[in-house]
Amino acid sequence: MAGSQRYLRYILFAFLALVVIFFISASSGVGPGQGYTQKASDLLKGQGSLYQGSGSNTVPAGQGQNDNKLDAKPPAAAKPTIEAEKPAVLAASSTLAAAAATSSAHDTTSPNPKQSSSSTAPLAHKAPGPRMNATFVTLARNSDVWEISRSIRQVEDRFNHAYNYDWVFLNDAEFDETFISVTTALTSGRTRYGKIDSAHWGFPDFIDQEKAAKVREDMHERKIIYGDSVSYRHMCRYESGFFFRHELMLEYEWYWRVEPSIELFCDVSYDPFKFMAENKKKYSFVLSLYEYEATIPTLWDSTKSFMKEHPEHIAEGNSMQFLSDDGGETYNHCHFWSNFEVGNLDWLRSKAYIDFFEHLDKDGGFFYERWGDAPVHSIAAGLMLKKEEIHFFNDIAYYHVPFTHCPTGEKLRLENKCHCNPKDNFDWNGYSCTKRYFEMNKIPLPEGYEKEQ
Ligand SMILES: Nc1nc2c(ncn2[C@@H]2O[C@H](COP(=O)(O)OP(=O)(O)O)[C@@H](O)[C@H]2O)c(=O)[nH]1
Ligand SMILES: [Mg+2]
Repeated sequence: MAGSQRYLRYILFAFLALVVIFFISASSGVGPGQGYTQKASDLLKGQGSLYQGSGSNTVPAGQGQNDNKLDAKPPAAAKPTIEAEKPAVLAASSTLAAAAATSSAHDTTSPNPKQSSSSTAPLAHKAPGPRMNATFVTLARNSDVWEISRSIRQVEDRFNHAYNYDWVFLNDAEFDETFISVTTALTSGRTRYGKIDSAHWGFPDFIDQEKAAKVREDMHERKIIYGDSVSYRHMCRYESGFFFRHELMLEYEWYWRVEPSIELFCDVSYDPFKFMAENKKKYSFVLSLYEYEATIPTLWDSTKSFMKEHPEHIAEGNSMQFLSDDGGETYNHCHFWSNFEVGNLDWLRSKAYIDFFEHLDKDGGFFYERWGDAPVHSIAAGLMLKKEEIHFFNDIAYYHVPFTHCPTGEKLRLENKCHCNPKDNFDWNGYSCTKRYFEMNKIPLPEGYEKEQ
């Protein structure tokens, strides 16, 4: 009797062992390459949701969709009505979603879009209609490659995948292979790389080197940001007076400046270049603020002597009210932040602008002080353009350390799929000059601005 009980126990153990082996092999066969092993209960859950036809949103992307046995009803079948209701501007993302859903229904691995690897273009929705004669432009060092990559990715995802505008990169040194290959891979339009002429990046001969060196030392001691930097000064002077005259830029009429490590928080579902042209705009901004006074003590003096010398360049109906609180006697330090700009290159190449730049340059403040290209562009636009020619892009949501422009108005933010926090918006902060722009143009402040202050 004891002997037959022992046999019974052996048989029971053997049976249990078989059951365990069966479960292990069944669960490990579900998700090759998924990096984890699903439990049998998870499997059943996945099966249930698919059989119920409750749509792919019940199954996390790339999970539980790989076993052919589960494909009784492809998840794509549950989606079309939602996609059909989407407005035209969402077409690009709908196309992506459809591609992912179709491939996930048939593939045995996680769903990769079927496209060539180096470009976002084949999946992208192309905006119809003609393009403007326009380009993105970035001044950068080779060492900026990863920071500018982040910016490019955002600009492409939010806008340029549908428009494929060119991108011009400028550098005072030769771009290296990594910079070129990485940025080319990320952009949907043509990329072009230019080396800056040494005549445009350096000290003009009339600059007193000793005086300039003393200024840098002094600014260093006073802890003024970039106060001791020579290259920063070359950069500011280049952006003020030369980038639009680079031979690659001569072909274009419009530019959109992009710096490293910026963010775009909303879809831009129309062409800002076209908008500028159709609405007779020449210059634009998203953020404005007060300049650090210690960097520009005599910039306004230089501006005033220019105005005296060249009254013919000063526009009627200009934005003096934005720049000065006393009719032009003193500068209030308001400027448009030029790390974002969409603007007209022909205006920058005009005699008026070049005369202004050359006048400032001769006074030496790029080196004897630390004049930035932001106040230079802003004063030029403020005095030499009609105020209606300067546009505020409320709908282009933007970040450059440390400020955010997050559009005022929830409807706008939702329509454009914005992911910025309205509380971070700088526009209605006391250090912003944007309210002045609204007041000068007699534009009512956007609805709800008080709540977002
Ligand atoms: N080629 C080159 N680009 C520079 C140099 N210094 C700054 N830049 C670029 O000029 C722009 C402004 O410089 P950034 O460091 O962002 O200045 P900030 O935004 O004022 O802090 C960025 O696009 C930089 O990549 C330089 O020495 N050489
Ligand atoms: Mg910057």
